[in-house]
Amino acid sequence: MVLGPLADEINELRRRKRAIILAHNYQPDEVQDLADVVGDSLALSRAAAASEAEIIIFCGVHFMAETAAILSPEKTVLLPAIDAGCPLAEMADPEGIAALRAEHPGAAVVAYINTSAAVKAVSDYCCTSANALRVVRAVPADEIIFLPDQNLGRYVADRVPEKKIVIWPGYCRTHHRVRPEEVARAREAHPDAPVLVHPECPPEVTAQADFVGSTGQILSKVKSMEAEAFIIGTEMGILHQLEKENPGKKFYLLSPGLVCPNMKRTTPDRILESLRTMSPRITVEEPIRTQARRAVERMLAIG
Ligand code: CIZ
Repeated sequence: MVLGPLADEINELRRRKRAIILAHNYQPDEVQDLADVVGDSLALSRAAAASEAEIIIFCGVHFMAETAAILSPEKTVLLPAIDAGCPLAEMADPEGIAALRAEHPGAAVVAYINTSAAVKAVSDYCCTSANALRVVRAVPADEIIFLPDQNLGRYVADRVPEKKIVIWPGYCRTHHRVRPEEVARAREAHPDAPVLVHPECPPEVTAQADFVGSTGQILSKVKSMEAEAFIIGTEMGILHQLEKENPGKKFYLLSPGLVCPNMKRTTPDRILESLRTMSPRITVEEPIRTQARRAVERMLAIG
């Protein structure tokens, strides 16, 4: 997509204000093409922390910009799409965690990165879909309260049977609606294409896949495979990076429902407006920020 003068204006302001534009793998193609870095939420927060830029334009949803602000409080983190929430993140709250802790004394709380800063602040560890198995195995507790995604929780529980996993009943609206019949249908339409899906999909879907992983893991896996065509079971924005990184290969979306409306709220116009007005800014108040950072840093120490 050619953005012409709009892209020129964004580039001029980005250069003059020494800002960096970060875009999640699920963002619209034209937003990904404007970004300095495209990746998953953790890679982007790490890029924000490592960058010399003082202004971060975070193209994603609210909890992602919050994670960048947790790690880099000295920077100005702007979220062009201030209305881009994450219904999954909104399904968990500190009160619910306190109630579960009372029922399961001795259990450790592992919070998926798709949570608010307030929830991270009362959790022991954070994790992403890329390192959830590693984090849960490394936590020094036999019982784990895992939140908020039930499908990722189930995926972890099945692979770490030595621990008792108490699973929070949240779900990602976009991934949770993929149906097992869609896998069968996609395989029939593209018999030679392997099926790669995200662990936020229901267990009946992940059970049929050839590979289950985070967006970053799907991108790496595809590069290592010989196939010419792939069926992809995660949010459609990932197809743009897959196509860019693998010219000549074909990618088919597993289900037409794999579109996150919140991820599509960022537009080049909103990025330009953020650069012009230095808003909307995302900050995390103390002591929540320091408490949330502890869970994120424990995850980073595990890797
Ligand atoms: O960690 C992320 O950014 C999310 C939400 C998904 C993924 O697999 O990248």
